[in-house]
Amino acid sequence: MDPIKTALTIAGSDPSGGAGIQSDLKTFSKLRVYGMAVIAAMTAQSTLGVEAVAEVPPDFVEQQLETLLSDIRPGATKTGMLLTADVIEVVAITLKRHQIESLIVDPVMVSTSGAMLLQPDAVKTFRRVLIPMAFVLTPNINEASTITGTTIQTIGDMERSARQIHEMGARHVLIKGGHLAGDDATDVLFDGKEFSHFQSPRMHTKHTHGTGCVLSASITAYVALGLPIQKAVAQAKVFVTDAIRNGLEIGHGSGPCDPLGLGG
Ligand code: PXL
Repeated sequence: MDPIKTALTIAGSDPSGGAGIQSDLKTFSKLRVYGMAVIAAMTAQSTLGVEAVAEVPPDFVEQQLETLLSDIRPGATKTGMLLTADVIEVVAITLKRHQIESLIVDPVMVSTSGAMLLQPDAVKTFRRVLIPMAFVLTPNINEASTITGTTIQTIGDMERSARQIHEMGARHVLIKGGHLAGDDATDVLFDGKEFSHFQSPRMHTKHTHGTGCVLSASITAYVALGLPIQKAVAQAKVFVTDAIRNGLEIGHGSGPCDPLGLGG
């Protein structure tokens, strides 16, 4: 038997199970990658939205990560909701101390319901500290806009922004076009030389909670499984499209997309 592949998520807790740590672990498991998780922030939320967020003490985020990495070296690692500048700093320092590469950074900033998942004063730290460490950075249009300070309305704007973020130090930049108008959802990947476009038909469903998390977690799993980045992104796009198609009508608000396909 092949050796077990492993992946680590450093992210926020979503008790409703649709996004964050809970969703990342489902995605890793579905793709037969052994999942590990460091809880970097907490939320109180349901399908109706995020009611509150709470910090995990930065020292304790560091201790979770240090204890784990002293024992196990993940095949790939992702970051999600980190909430504060102090948490970003300790995560970066600890990952560097352990020379962790293959880092997929999902720049989670605001929930669909409008809650701040990254404090506004942490954006600068995020740009300075985490972007240069990213093997892949996966912003949506709004996040790419915040990172670059520009407006993004077209595929051309997405390409220009991807180039700009690459210049900030991310090795690969995948800008997700799901929030742009149009019949297709087009994502743009820039590797420093070339652009690749990944298209999927737009699906009309409100059960899309966790889509960004499933995309970045599936890229992480495919990288852990040894796929080159182009293939990892292409397969992750298919994986997240299936998860959206399998969206679940759970709760009284926007249900989750489902990486496990539990609905049959
Ligand atoms: O989908 C972004 C996201 C990431 N992480 C956590 C979240 C959310 C959205 O609500 O709660 C913990």
